[in-house]
Amino acid sequence: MMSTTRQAMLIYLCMTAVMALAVVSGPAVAPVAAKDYWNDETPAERDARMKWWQEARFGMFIHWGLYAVPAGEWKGKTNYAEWIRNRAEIPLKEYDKFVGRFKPVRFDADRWVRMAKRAGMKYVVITSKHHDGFCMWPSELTNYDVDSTPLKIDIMGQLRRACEKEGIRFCMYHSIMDWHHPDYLPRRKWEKDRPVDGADYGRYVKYMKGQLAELVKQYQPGVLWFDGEWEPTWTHEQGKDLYQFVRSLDPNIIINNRVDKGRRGMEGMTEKGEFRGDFGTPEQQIPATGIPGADWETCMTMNGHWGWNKNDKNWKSDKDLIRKLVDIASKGGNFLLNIGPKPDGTFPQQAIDRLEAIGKWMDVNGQAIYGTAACPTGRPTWGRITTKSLDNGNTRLFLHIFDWPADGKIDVAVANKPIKCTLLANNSCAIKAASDPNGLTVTLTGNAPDLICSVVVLDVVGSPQPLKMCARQAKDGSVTLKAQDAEIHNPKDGQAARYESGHGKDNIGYWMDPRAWVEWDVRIDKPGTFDVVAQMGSTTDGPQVRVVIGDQQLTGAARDTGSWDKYATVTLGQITIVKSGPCRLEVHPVKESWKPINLRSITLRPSGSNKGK
Ligand code: FHN
Repeated sequence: MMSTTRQAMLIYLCMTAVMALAVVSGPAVAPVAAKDYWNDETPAERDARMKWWQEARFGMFIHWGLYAVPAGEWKGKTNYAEWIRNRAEIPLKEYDKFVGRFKPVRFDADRWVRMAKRAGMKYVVITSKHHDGFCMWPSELTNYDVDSTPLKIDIMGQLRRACEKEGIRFCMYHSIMDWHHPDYLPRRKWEKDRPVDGADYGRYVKYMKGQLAELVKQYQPGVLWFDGEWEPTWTHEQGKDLYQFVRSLDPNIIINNRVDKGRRGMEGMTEKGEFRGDFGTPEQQIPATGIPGADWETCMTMNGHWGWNKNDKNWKSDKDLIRKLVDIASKGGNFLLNIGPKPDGTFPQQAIDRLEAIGKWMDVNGQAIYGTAACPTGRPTWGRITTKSLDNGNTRLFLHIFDWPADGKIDVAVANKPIKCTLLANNSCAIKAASDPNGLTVTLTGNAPDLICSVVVLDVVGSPQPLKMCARQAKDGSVTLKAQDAEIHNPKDGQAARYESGHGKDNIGYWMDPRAWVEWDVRIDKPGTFDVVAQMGSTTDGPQVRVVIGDQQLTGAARDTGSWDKYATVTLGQITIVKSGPCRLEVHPVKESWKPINLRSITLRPSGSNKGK
């Protein structure tokens, strides 16, 4: 009985032969043109193919391979992970000793998948081959695979079956860059012991396609998550060809944008043009706003490394991870949260604990994440909003409240008429929604059912009619305008200023161009004189900003804090607002003095109040 691998190889070879024949046979027998899976797919066909992935919203990334064995350490340095062979410049012969040491005696695919499911994750993306070239399945095309390890476990096969058992979609990561295969170019700069004579990149591509045929045929992944596409040997032409090749192996498979060359760095979205890929891949960051009409997925580590690093204690909190999931869903994206398993096949306990905590929250609030869409109103100051269209043409808004308001009121910037309003946690109706010129005000009573994120279900008539988001004064009359809520205006050319988040960042950064400026919509119910206080990070004294609100304006300077990521609270001056109602606050660089700064927030604080002194 021919193995499935051999079947896959046969398929690949036959396809290659047919394509070759089609070329040499000329017009005599015009081959049936293969469907162009990128250009010939109709919007309806694409929607059908992407539907499960768009509704899933939440998946588990797993980075596991030989690099787990050294656990991030090499010759006394401890900050490595899956890049260890390259960053620690480990010669191949040395690194390949890990093959004999890869003994995941406690690997339990069912347990892994149950933990993913427990967390509310709907799909798993695991590294079939990372940049080191080691194959986590028994490949017919190389011995550099699990069959050469002591336990010979078909990691991909076991995980695939476990996913099927639990109703979780099995997906795979696959690196185009390969530091092991003799035909892959370029070599690592420091590798003097691996001559390039005879290396044939085209032959490497055939090898990679042969392995992809194995993977798709044997494991039917829902997504092929390509990576390592950035080196110059990989071209746009090859990207288009690989997208077509993989889709021809399985027309329903979903492929990320790292198959081709159109990805805009870690920001992750795809450049305009013919670049292939079904979704964008922001890495370690979340787009500042929703990206209308785009499918995207933020991938993120739980601590500071993708692969296992036993010294990395920089674990994100449950609160941070749950709020990131909400933030991403509220912008219409998916969250691919990473685990780096240990060499024995277990998950780090810190990861297990976080999966459990997220799962508890998802038990109560999952319906506010799965199958939701971005809210067109943007980001309220009190939390986030996800939406679902109801069969009767109305809309269900899920109000994810991070900061339970002291005065019990939250604004929802929609002109829609409210129908009903309940707390998801206990279906209590101890809340009401009322319309006013600035949208809907929801009045909450009692305490927050969940201190991380409490969800209110607000049904409204019709489809969302967004209004401008307005920051409101707190009880003490102050109002803080956060970087994440700023509307950023950039010049058509030049470096764009942008919102940065993740790894302690929560600021407007890359503000190189003094023509860029930011603004917020503010609603002042209690006019008066306010201190204008800014949180700014700067590497020099002196960059000036001009703050404009209505017909008032003032100028103030940033102080040298030693780093853009170190912030000082600077009182820029005082502004008097005489009229109540909505207004806009703008912050413009003063061109003559400008040097890039980071801006975290602007606060209007009633003058004479001692808050925040
Ligand atoms: O180099 C890889 C890295 O090891 C990791 O796999 C991430 C995950 O998206 N991708 C590349 C860095 O962008």
